[in-house]
Amino acid sequence: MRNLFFCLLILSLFTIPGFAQPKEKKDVKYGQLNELPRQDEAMKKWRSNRFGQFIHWGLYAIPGGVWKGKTYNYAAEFLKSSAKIPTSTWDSLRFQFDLPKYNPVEWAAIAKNMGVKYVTITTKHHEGFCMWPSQYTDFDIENTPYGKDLLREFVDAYTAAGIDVNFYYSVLDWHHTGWRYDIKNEEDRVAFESLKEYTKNQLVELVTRYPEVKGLWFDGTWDASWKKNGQFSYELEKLLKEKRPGLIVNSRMRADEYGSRHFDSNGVLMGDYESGYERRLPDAWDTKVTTRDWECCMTIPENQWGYHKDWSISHVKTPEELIEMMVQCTSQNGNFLLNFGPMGNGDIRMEERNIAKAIGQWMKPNSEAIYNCGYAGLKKQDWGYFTQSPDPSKVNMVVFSQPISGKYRVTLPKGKTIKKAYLLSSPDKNLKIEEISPNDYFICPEKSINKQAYVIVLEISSEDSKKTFQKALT
Ligand code: FHN
Repeated sequence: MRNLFFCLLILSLFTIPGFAQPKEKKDVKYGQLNELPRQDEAMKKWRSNRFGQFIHWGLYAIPGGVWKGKTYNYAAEFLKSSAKIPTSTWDSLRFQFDLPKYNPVEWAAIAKNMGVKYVTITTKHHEGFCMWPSQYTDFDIENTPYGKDLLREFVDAYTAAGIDVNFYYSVLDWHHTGWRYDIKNEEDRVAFESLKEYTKNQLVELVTRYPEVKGLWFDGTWDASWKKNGQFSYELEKLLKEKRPGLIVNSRMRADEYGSRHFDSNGVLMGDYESGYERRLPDAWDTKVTTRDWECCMTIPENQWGYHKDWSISHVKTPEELIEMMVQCTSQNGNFLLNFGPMGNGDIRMEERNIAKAIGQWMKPNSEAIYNCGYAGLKKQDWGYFTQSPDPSKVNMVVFSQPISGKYRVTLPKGKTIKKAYLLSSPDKNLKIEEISPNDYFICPEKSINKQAYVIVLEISSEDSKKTFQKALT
């Protein structure tokens, strides 16, 4: 009787929707385009870059979050919507876009000194204004007092500085008459077809006109209209990769034919890397993310991407906070994309210049623990983060919290031993290593008071020392 009761209970659990039932695998035709993780040179380079600069720049930089004397605290690039500004009024901001202070060579120098290896710039944000002279619209840089191809100057300057350039492109478009949030009738369908055509033409134009571009960063793809066009986004990804071999595309671009975004209906990642981490990081102990490529994009104030005149309205992250986020990303095989919002006159605000400088000062002596580094396969400890160096026998400890005891716990997997530990800043001086039990150690630096995060390098010997994160990603 009791057995029968349990059998019935188990059976009933399986019939409750969503409870313990094996999920039915869907037949997905327009899901992942190419096998992941990609192992071609372009993707390896993307992965090794680790730290990038995001740039949100458009007409929204002119009002900077203030309209008719009123400050709107919501994201400055959304001012048109927050202040309910009619499209024609907003669009006429282009007649003020004269950029007397725009100096892309200086921008690139600031970025290089900060230590970024790639940049992603908005070519068109939700407002629809195009930062390049597009043959498909007049709502572009050509029709402003500035008049020149701002994007070409940008690409040239950053490329000359050795920084890979990517383009952000918003599919959501408040200017284009074909944009729809949803497709509910034939009129919507026809209208949205024109938006799709426009999107395709512009993207082909971008990758052709600027062949240096390494990747496309899609945004504004969360609405039902785009989600109902999974086949289109699949074919678009294919077309763009044919036009520009090696092109890297973020997961936001994609929906499958059932409307699943980022990951298809069977949980398979689409695009080339996951781009869902916006203004948030994965849990620092999460090892699932380490099996795929991903990127976190981050603002300096709480939620401002475009230039906002008043940063006092929210917490402004310190260089130390931002450095820690970047290190955390590296430790979990992710990239960190830090946003800047240049001003309407083309200048870069002083707060951002200072932050860039401070991060750069940290990067100079410590970047060995960032570039080309990744998940070390070790359990995170309270003092900070491990990053795996490209040299399989070296692991970095990036210390953010110094234990009162001055001793740093390190637990290695079986079969691995620490040969040597030293500060990245003084490789010739070995640190004391105390073995607590096999594979369990304390690293004891003499001087434990440091004002900034710093790096201890561990040299590890093991039979399987070739097992680096890159291997784990194959
Ligand atoms: O609405 C945009 C926002 O302005 C910004 O561009 C960010 C960057 O990831 N993306 C959207 C919000 O997800």
